[in-house]
Amino acid sequence: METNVVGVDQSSSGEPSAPPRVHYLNAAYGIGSWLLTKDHKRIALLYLLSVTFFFFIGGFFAVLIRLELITPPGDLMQSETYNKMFTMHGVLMIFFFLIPAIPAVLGNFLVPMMIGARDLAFPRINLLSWYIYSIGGLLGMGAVIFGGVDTGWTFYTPYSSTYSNSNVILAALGAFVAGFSSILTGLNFIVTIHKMRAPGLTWSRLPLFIWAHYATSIIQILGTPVVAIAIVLVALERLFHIGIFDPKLGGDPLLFQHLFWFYSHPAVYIMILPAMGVINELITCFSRKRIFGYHFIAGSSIAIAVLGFLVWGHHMFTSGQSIYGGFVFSVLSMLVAIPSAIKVFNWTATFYKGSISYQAPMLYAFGFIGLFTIGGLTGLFLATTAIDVHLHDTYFVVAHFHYIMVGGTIMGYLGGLHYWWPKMTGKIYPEGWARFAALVIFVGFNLTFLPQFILGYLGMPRRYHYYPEEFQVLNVMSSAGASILGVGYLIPMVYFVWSLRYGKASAQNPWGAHGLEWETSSPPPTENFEKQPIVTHEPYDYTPKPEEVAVV
Ligand code: HEM
Ligand SMILES: [Cu+2]
Repeated sequence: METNVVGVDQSSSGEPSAPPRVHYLNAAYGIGSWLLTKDHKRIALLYLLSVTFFFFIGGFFAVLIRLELITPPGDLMQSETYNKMFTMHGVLMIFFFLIPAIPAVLGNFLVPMMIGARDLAFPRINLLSWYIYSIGGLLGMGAVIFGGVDTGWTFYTPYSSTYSNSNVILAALGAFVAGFSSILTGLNFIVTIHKMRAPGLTWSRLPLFIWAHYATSIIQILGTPVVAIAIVLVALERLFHIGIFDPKLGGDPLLFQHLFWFYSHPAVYIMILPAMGVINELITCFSRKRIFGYHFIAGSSIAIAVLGFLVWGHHMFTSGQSIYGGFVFSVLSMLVAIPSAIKVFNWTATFYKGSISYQAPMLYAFGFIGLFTIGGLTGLFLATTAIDVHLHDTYFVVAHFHYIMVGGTIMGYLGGLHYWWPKMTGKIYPEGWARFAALVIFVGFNLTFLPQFILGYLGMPRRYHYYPEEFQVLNVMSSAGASILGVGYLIPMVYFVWSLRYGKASAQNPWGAHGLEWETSSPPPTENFEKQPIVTHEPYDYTPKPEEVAVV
């Protein structure tokens, strides 16, 4: 049941004809009204700016890495500089882009809207989270400016705690501080989802995007403190040599790996679960069909959150774990594949007899399914202990996690950004360009990372800037792909910004989608809804009355 379309008849030049409708973007002006805002929608946009910033700095380091690897000898930079490049790339991308991207931008904007609430439960804490995140980011950038860090994003001891002479403490502090932001956001989401749902919005009517964020929040709250402690211990060890990780002093370097991966494996699900949440919304909407197996998809998010905590040892098969330990972690790792596969099967089943339209967000969803599936399957190879002995710390691993995190998370993020852009900004982006960009990104991505599976299988280790000549062809392919991918990422930047000024004004519900966020104007008023929505339907009620959808 769509309510009336309010205030969409603005001229396409962006100048309102009638007296302008007040919405969250124009409700207050001035930089102060943004920096002190408690509106979750504005905070989402603040995050959008910050994560985009870190994405491009992180991307810049990736370009340098791929430039160096075009030729076999390390002729562009010294090995120490190279080590700093991949470390800063990893640190910025993981802690300051991939982890916050979907929850902090799309989640912040949509969690209250999708459940029919006026805001998150703790708006001030939400703003605080953004400040904490930004301070963490600045500390991380500080580490780069003062000379860089060369430990790898994993900060493995004893190198990080004893031997490295780089800015470990500053970078670690940055990640530590950013962790608080992640914990607070998770807390805010959990309380909001429990307490602030609209009347009639039962747990089994929740959008799957919300279920995904609920599961993610659990991981954020339970996992992040562990990595925070591990990182503080590295700093303390460096400063005071207390003997936690240094065997000379009675410590255990492997202890760090346990603490680190106890968080960092679940953290990979902090990145991918919200993306899966986005994909659910896109697939039902553009298949015009109720999602297949709603309860299984919701349950699999929770199952992933729980199982994700039991598999950290698969990062340590070659670190001197007992074979029984390795065996248990191997089996448990394979179990995580089950809830992930449930999702893929259900999405595929949703297409069946659906009325599919190939709009840009849907192209990203297709991309997600293909790339995530490849990433997940290669995870199973790596979880097989005997195979991992050969593949550990090779380019195969690099390809595996990029398929998941770049192919999965970034595809989901971009798909979601396109889908909700009209809602967030009230503007339509150029559809043709958006489809073109999705294609360029897909092609560039595969050209970058497919060769890396082969490189790793052939034995090229990760984190080296010298390599034998026979690996050059594959490396050149990968670098070429990275250039295409880079251009692919720039295109949406351009047309999104363009659309703010020149884009056509969007209707309230440009996709004819279901969900409470579409039952208010675009962009929404500060309080989200003119009056409290009441939910009377199951989610994704697409099939029965297709003619009801007027605006497409
Ligand atoms: C679903 C999302 C997933 C993400 C985001 C992800 C991400 C990652 C990352 C970042 C690494 C490399 C860490 C490093 O820098 O050393 C990695 C390694 C690994 N992944 Fe995944 N992964 C995912 C799924 C899986 C699955 C489902 C499995 C197994 C069933 C798996 C098995 C492994 C193994 C065994 C390694 C270690 C390989 C090695 O270093 O020898 N992953 N993954
Ligand atoms: Cu893992």
